[in-house]
Amino acid sequence: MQDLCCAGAGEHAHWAAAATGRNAVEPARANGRRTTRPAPRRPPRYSALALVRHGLSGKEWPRAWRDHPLGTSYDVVIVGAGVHGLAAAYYLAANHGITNVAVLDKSYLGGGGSGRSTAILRSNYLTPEGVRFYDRSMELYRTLAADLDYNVMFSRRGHLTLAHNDSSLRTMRWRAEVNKLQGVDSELIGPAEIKRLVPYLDISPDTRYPILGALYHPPGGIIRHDAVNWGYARAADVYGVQIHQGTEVTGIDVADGRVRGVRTNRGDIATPVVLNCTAGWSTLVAAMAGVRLPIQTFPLQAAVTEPVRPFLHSVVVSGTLHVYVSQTDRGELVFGASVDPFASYSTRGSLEFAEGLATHVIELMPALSKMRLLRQWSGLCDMTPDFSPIMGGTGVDGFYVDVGWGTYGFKAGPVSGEAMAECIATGRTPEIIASFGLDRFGEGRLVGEKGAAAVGH
Ligand code: PYC
Repeated sequence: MQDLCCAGAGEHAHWAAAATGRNAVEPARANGRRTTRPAPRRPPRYSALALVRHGLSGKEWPRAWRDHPLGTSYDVVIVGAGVHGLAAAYYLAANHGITNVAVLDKSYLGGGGSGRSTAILRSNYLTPEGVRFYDRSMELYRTLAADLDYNVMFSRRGHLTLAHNDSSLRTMRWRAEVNKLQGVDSELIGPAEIKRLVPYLDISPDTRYPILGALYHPPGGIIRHDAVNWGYARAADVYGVQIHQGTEVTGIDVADGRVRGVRTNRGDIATPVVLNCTAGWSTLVAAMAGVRLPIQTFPLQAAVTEPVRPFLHSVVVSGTLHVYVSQTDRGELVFGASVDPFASYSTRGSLEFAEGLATHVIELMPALSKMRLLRQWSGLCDMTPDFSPIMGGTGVDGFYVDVGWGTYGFKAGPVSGEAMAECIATGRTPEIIASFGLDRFGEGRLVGEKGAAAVGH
C-alpha cells in the first residue's frame, strides 16, 4: 500500500516536510502584512432596506463575483470551484490574509458534486475523529448566513436513521454513544417516537423490513447548496480571490519534488501551491502531480418530486432500503440512494434507479404512491477504502489534497475549507484533520466510517 500513498520521491522526507511547513505560503502573507491585492471591496449588504432602496434605484445589482483575465502567477491555485474549493479560498483570505488566490474550474461554479448534492447536514458519525470533524462543519454552517451575508437557508430538521434489524440497532446505539461522548446530540429512539416525528412512516411490524428503532439526531437538517456555493464565491471575491470558470487544468508542473505551476486550457500559471479540491476527477488531477490516490469513483443518483404541502419535517434515512428523503422549503421531496454498483464517470440517470427508489420509498411511506418524480440526476463520488476523506499535504511539496469525499462531501465544506486554509497558511496540519492524511493507508491507520454512511454501499 505504501506506493499508493506516497507516489513520488523521498516518501517520508516529503511527509515530514509537509508537516513542518516547507511548502507553506510565506507567513508574512499569512499574517496579513503583505497581501497582494487591495483591501476587500465592500459590496452592498443584503438586507430588506437594501432591497427596497435598490428596487427604487432601478440600477442593476452588482455581480456577486467578477470575471478576471487569467493571471500568470498566484500564491495559491485551487482546482475545483465547488464548496470545498470556494470555502478554502474564502478562509485563506478571511482568516490568513492570503488573497492572491485563483480558483479554477473546468466547468461552472458549483456544477460538480456541490450542485448535485442532496444537501443533508449532520454530524452523527461513527468514529470520534469523524464526529468532531463534521460537528465543526455544522457549527460553521449554523452561522454561515451571517458570516457571508448570504441566505444559505439552513434548516434544522432533525435527522432519523432507521434501523430495520438487530445489527443496525447495535450500530445506531454505538453511534449514539460515540456522538454523546463528543457532545453531539444523538439518541436511539423507538417506533412510537419515530411515528410521532414522522406520522407518514409505516411502522407496522408486518412490513418486509419493519422499523425497530432509529438514531435520532436533532441538530441535523438541510441547506440550500447553491446558496452556499454562491455565498462563499461572493465573499471570497470581496477579498480579491479570482474565480475562473471554464478553466481546465491540463497539467501540473513539478520540479525537484516541488510544485512550480499549473497548465490550463487558457494558459500557464506559476504557483508554489496547488490544492486539489475536485470530486470525480481527484485521482486524475493528483496524477498530474505524480500522486496516486486510493480512490474509486462511482455515480450517485438522486431525484426530486413535484412540490406538495409541507408534511415531512425530519430528514429520514434507511440504510437497509438504500434511501434518504427530505422535503425542501418549496415542498419538493428530495431523494437519494446508494452509489451505483459499478465504478464510472457517467452522470446519467437510470430507470433502474427510479424504479428501485419508488419501491423503497413506498415501503416506507405508502401514502407517497401518487407523487410524481420531476427530475433525476447524478453526481460523482470518490470512495476511499475507509469512507473517510484524504486531506493535507502529499509527497510533493506544495501539492495539497482535499478529496475522497464519498457521499459526505457537501456537509464537510466549511470545516474542510477552514482546515485546508490553515494547513496551507501555516504549513502545519490542523489537529482536526490529522487522522485523514494520505499516509494512513500505508501505515494501516484507517478511520472506518462505512457504518455511518447514509445508506449501505
Ligand atoms: O451521508 O448524510 C449523508 C448523505 C446524504 C446523502 C448522501 N450522503
